[in-house]
Amino acid sequence: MEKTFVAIKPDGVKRGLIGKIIERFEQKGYKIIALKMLNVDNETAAKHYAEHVGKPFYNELINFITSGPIVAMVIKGINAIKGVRHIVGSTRPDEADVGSIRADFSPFSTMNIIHASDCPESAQREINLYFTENEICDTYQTMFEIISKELEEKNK
Ligand code: FUP
Repeated sequence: MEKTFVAIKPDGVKRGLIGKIIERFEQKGYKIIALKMLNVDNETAAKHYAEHVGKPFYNELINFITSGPIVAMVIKGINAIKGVRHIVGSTRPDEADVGSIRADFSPFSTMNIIHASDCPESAQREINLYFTENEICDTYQTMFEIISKELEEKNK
């Protein structure tokens, strides 16, 4: 089981894609354990994108992520970091697999609808950047968890 950080970026929110995007993760069987809409301030944006400082697209990236509300979430599931990135699709929209969120919803590299953590260290760092401990709600059971526990029991 892994936890990963996902953010629907300002373009996804403004285009009314929140429901469609969340649906893809829920239908896969991932569990949403934290969720909120917020305005990203400059300090948080700089921390989030620290690895991109100095790159030609950095200023555009900061201006974009602070341009309107985002929907931040924590998603939990089996190999969720890689699995969520697969559903999100490649950074380059012309290379993203058809069926992925970026391929299906955006022709741009910058305004590419969604962010998802790329490794366990980034996931932990980004979860800590956007959520406090008591905003993480991992106590309820999803139908997928109930079914997979039943399967495990049967296969014992
Ligand atoms: P990803 O992990 O797919 O979000 O991609 P990166 O971490 O490499 O890039 C973060 C964001 O920078 C992307 F979502 C969009 C922006 N970016 C550009 O605008 N141009 C580029 O060439 C690369 C990234």
